[in-house]
Parts: sequence; C-alpha cells; structure tokens
Amino acid sequence: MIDSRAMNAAPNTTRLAEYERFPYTVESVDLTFDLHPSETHVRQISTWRKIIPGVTSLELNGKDLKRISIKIDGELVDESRLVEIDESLLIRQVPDAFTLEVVTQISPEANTALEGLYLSNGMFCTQCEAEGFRRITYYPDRPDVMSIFTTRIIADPGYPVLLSNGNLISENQMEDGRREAVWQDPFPKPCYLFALVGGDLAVERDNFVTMSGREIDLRIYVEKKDLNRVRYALESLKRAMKWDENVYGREYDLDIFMIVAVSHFNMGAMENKGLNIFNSSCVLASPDAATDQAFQRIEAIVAHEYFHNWSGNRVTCRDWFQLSLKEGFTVFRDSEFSADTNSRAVKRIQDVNFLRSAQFTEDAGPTAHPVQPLEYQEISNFYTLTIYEKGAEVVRMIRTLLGPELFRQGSDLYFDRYDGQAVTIQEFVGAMADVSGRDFRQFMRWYEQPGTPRLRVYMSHGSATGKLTIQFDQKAPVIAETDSHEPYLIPISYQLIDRESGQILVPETLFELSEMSTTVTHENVTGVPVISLLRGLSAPVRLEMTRPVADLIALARFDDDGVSRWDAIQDLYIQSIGQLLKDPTSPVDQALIDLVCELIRDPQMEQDPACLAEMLALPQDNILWDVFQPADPQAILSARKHLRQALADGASKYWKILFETMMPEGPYQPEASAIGRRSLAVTALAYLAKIEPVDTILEDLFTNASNLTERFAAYRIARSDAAPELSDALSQKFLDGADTDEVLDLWLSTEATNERTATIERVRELTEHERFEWTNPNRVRAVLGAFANRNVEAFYSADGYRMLADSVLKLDAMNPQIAARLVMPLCQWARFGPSYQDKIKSELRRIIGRKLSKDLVEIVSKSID
Ligand code: B3K
Ligand code: ZN
Repeated sequence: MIDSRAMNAAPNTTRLAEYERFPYTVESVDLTFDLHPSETHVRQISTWRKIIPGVTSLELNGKDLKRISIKIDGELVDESRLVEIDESLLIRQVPDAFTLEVVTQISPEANTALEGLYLSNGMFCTQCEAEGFRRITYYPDRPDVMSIFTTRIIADPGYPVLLSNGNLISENQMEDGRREAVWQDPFPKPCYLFALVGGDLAVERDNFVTMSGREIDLRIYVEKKDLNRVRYALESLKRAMKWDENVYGREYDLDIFMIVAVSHFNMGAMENKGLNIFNSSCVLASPDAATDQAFQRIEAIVAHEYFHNWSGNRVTCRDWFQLSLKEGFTVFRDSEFSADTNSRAVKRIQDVNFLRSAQFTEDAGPTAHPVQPLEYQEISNFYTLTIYEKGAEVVRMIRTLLGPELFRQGSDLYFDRYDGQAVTIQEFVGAMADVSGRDFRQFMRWYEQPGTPRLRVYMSHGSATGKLTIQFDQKAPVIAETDSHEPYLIPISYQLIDRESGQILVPETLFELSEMSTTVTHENVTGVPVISLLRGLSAPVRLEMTRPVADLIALARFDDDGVSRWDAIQDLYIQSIGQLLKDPTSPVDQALIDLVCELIRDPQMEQDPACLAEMLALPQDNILWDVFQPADPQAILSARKHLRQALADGASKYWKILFETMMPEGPYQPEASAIGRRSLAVTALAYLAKIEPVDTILEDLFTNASNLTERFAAYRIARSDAAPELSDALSQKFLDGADTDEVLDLWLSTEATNERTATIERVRELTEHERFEWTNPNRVRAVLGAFANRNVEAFYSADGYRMLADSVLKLDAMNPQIAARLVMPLCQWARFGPSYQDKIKSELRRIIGRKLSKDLVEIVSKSID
C-alpha cells in the first residue's frame, strides 16, 4: 500500500486570522515583455518604499520562473542574499526605498496550466487571478498590493496586435523588424488584474457615450475566423454599461474597453482592467452557432465582467478570503441585469434551481466552506458556488432587508469610501449598516457559518375564530454540529392564499426570523389558508415541510410569485418520485396530471411560456439525491423516467399543439419572449417524442431550422427517441455542420450523455476524436464533465468511476485546476448507498496514492480520510 501522505506532503494552509499587511508600497511597475513561444523574457522595473518600520527583507512570489537577474538600485543582488522556498523568494537586506529590476525567462508554450502567460492557438494571453502573476515575474502576488502598471510588449511581426491594460501610449516598428507597443493603466491595481495579449487578431469596434458625455472606444478582438460572431457580445456590453449607470450610478473610467476571446481558458472570463479576456465560448454568438441559452449566458458574462470594473477593480479585495466581496456582489449585479433585460420570474427560477441543485450540494458535502472562508490550501479551489452563488444570495438578502433605496445608498457609500482600496466583506456590510442604522452582527453569520440552514414551518388555523398561527423554526445545517451553530437572521417573505379560490388572504409580508423559533399570528383569516413561503427564495435555506398535495396544487395554480409556483410543482414531482421509489408500479397521482393539463391550458401561462417550460421540467438528480437519502442514482433515474412518461401520456393531447403554436416564426431573435416560446416548444416536442414517433417532425426541424437552438433540439431529441437510423444520421449531420468549437462541444456533450448511445466505450471514443484536445478545458468539460455530471446511467458504475479517475490523473499533470474540478462528482460518495460508496472510494484512494498537484490533494483529501 502506498503511503499517500508521504507522496503528497501536506500543503501549506493560508489562514484569514494570520493576515498581515505587506510591509512595502510599490509606487510603480514597468514591465517589458519580449514575446517568444518558448523563451519570453520579462523585465520588471519597480519602485518600492517601506511602510512598516523594522522590516529589512522583501518577500516576493515566483513560480516556474527562470531567474536571469535581480538588481536593487542598479546593483546585481548576490545569491547569498536570496532565499527561494516553494513559491516565495526572499531578498535580504533591502534599503527603505529602492528600485528593483528583475529579469525572468518563461515558456508560454509549455504552460498547459493556463495560468500566467500562455499560448492559445498561437496567441499569447494571460490569466493572473488568483495567483498567476507569480508565473510571470517575482512580485508580491496578493490583491492588497496595488500599483500603477506600464507595459511594453515587443514581438515578431507575426503578432501584430499587442494589448495590455489601460491606454495605448505608443506603438512602433523597431529597426530589427519587430514591433513594440506601450500601454499604461492610470488606475492602481493588484497584479491579478494584469493582462497581456499578443497575436494576429481581428477586431470589431463600437463606442459608448457615458452619462457624463465621454466617448469610450469599445473593441472585441478574436481570431479572424470568428469575426462574424462578436456583434451580440458588443451589444450586450453596451446594455451592461448603460444599466450600471442607471441602476448603480457607475460610469466607465478608461477611454477604451477591450474584450479578447481565447480558445483555451480555465473558466468563463476574466475582468482584467480595461482588457477582459474571455473563454471564446462565453463571447462568440451567431444564430447558427449558439443556442438561446448560450446567447443568454454570453450577455450575462459580458455584463458580469464589465460590472467588476467597479465591484472588484476600483474597489478590490484585501485578501482572497474576501473573494465573495467582489464575486457575490457582482453575481447579484449581473443577475439583476439579466432580470431587468429579460424575464425577471424566469431568471429567478433558473437561479434558484441552480443554487438548490448545485450550491446546496456543495454546502452539504466535504468541501463545504463559509462565504468568507477561514483557510485554504489552494485558492483556485475556492472559486466555488458558495463564494459566487450563495455570496450573491447574501447580498440579495441585504437588499431585501434594506429595501432598494437604502441599498443603493449603501452601495454608493461603499464605492465612494473605498475607491482605490483593497477591502473586506466587513467593510462592505459596514457601509450598508451605516446608511441604514441596522445592526448586522447576527446577519454576518451568513458569511461565517458553512452549510444551508433549514426552516420548518407549522401552521394552525381556527376556522371558527379566524386566528392563524405560524411557527417558524430554524434548524442548523446538517453539516454543522448543533451546539456550535448560532441562529441566522432569516428574511422570510410569505403570503397566504385561499386554497379554493386563490384569493389573497394575507398579503405579502416580510418576517425576520432571528431566534431558533418564533410564532406569528394573524387574526380574521377566512377561507382555507395556504402559505406561499420564501417567496422569490427570500433566503437560501432548505424548507423542510411536508405540504399537503392540495396546498401545493393551489400554489402552483394561483400564486403570484413565479418561484413559489415553480417550487410547488417541483415538490409535487418529488413526492410522486418518492411514491415510485417505494413502489415502481404505483400510478402517478391523477391530481398532478390534471394540474399539468390545467397549467398548459391556463391563458395566463401562455403569456409566460418560459415559466411554463420551467414548470414542466422535472427536478434534477442532485435535488432528488438530497431528498431520497442514501441515494440510489439508478433507481431514481428510472423513477424520474417513469414520471416523465406518465406526464407525457397524461397530457398527450397538448404536446403537439403546444409545439406547433409556440415555435416562433420569422427571423431568429435571441430575446426573452422568443426564447421563452422556443423553450416551451422544445419541451413539448420532447414530451411528444415519448408518446408517438416524431421522426418526420425532427427531420423537418433539423433541416429547416433557422437557428442552432432548433437544430440542436431536433438532434438531441432524435438521440433519445427517434429510430436509430435517424438518430445516427442527425448526429453525423450535426457533427458535419459543427464548424465552430462551440457547436462541436454541444455535439460532444450530447454524445457523452444521451440516454441511448452514451456508453462508457462511446465516451472513451470521444476522447480519441480528432477534434478532442486534452489541453483544451472546453473539450474536457464537454466530454468528461458532461459524462460525470449528466450521464447517470453510465457514470454510476465501477467502470464509470474508473474512467473519470484515469482522466483526472492524466489531466492533473497538465492542468491542476481542471483536474480538481473534474474529480468533484467522485467526492460526493457519502450521498449514495453502500453499493455505490465502496467503488467510488476505491477510485479516490487510487488517486490519492499518486503524486498530485496541491489543487487535487486539497479536494480529494477533504473527501476521504
Ligand atoms: N474573476 C474571474 C475568476 C478567476 C478564477 C481564477 N481561478 C472571473 C469572474 O468571476 O468574473
Ligand atoms: Zn466574477
């Protein structure tokens, strides 16, 4: 047996409690890059001043750097004054104020981790957040060291476009034929916001006039083949700029804003000052190469990165424990932007669904952590759903408690007070406290305690007296030890409606639960009251309440809150799946089928087809696995299929007409109402395919579609329900037409997940496909991420786990961040029944027995002892 602990020495832990200020200020940083694929030289000239007396040495960070020279005030520093351990370089006996000159050599083409400076399809690009700058030069790689950066880039003529942050100062042709560009960013920034791009790129330009009348030059740079797919992102950018002025009073500050699309990127995008770098899949869109969902994602991500210019860049994080300061707030901002731009109800349903299915799972599992974590080994592992999505929910609750006007005053105060500084979450909440006079001490537990609190609600109603009592009990998250848990302040929005008529009996009320248990009463309540709870999901808690079927039906029929209606029908689906798990032959409750038919017929629903589509979608596996513990994924899968079939049969007379009437006609428009109609039409077609052959419809739809959303739907439904010949033919045609990477990824993920053909063997074949690349995270996510997260049948088997573990090990040597993400489904073993657990754990043990990156060690060792 291999001693894993010996192979993977315990990595250093960084702790919030040990935060110390950096003892120097860096007044300016001048960087010169001499770009070359395998030997790039970086010269840093920076000026330093000591701010903490008594310190005599300077600690910098560096990783995988070839050190060429280090000079202080023009003098070479002798090796005897240098101590290099892990990722830190100590220079001893430095003066109180000095100029540092560092020359390093790096190899962008050897950089498959995609952190620091690397090559993507021959283009030089960077990713520095969180700790990538240390792969470029020796520097204090921490967000609280802010400086003014000037960047000179020199490159061969094969790289005509040379970009960095800020304003272009000069460009010139050098005598040796090479070219040079100099950029200067006048705003002090931490090095994680540094960016550089060099390549042969095409550009699309536009401009935006700000609220104070300044004209901003907007540019999107892409590989030449992609120039016809940038317009939508550019339009989205302008909408986001306008929205941030209108809603937050925030104006853009530089004269130029650039976005660059790159093919190889670890996440969605990066908010580098004035030079956002995007995963090409999050910026490129055209009707024939992006689905409706991709259009909406692109709009949201363009906005998110743009919003960071204030929430993240102008006011940044003191340390990485404050990550949610910028991420939670910015996700909240982008979700409100999407809600204002598209359909508010649908956006909120989608966000709530995502939070519950993914963040709640994380918050109950081995990597659960507070929104403001206390410690980490590898910060890259903390770009989590908790930091982003739960962080956004916490900001949403602040707005709910304060109301929109005070919240805006708080945000104005925050930006004003801390402009140009690196601050903490406490300072953000402090600004909200100052404008409102509210005491946020108890509220801060949302940032401090991990886990999802639970809410139980008991109601009693005297029909004779009209007295209604509602008891709200909060319970500690399942992962927290009850005795260490302090009660949360939970904003509970509720309303009471009459079960028969839907009439509002008690209008929407916001109750702040601060104790473990509180009872509220309402007098003179007539009728049969049904409670609509946590409206709009007013707090990120789990509702533990078995609600009578009749109540849920009333909520789904009548409630005026979209989330609450959707939640009610989801609860009915869950109860129905529970029945099927107990007795797979039991019939599905006719009341549920009648409800579905009624919702389809409801003229009000016709106004909001996207909402109806959400209500017709069954709960995701993750949600069901949480409810039916310990989970049996294969049994749950068949119960869910059974319910889907019963709904398809039960509402059989509606599917065809719904499909035919909902599919929008005319030129493709990626706007909310057309997207909603298409989404309902496709949902209906998928149900129709369960009750009768739809091959002709699918073939027609595939051939005549004016857009990728419809063509993709035809192929996807064919893959699960058409005759095998048509299914194979459409798969081949879809691949033949996949002339962009994004369409290829849709094909790869469908082939890796569809119910009929996505066996493990098929998944392996996909990794051997000529267009698959292990070094491109988008390809890896499309095949292996989709397989592990969305192909229950093939993945939840010994061979499935082995295949994922093999892939994780292979990837870890190239790109640790991606390996650490991909391994997650294995780390959730504790949710499953014993027959699953042992097989999963044995793969985890095999992984931990190898020499691993610190990213992967942290994740795997947290999930297995
Ligand atoms: N701030 C970046 C994420 C960087 C992740 C580094 N591992 C994108 C975003 O949230 O806007
Ligand atoms: Zn962000």
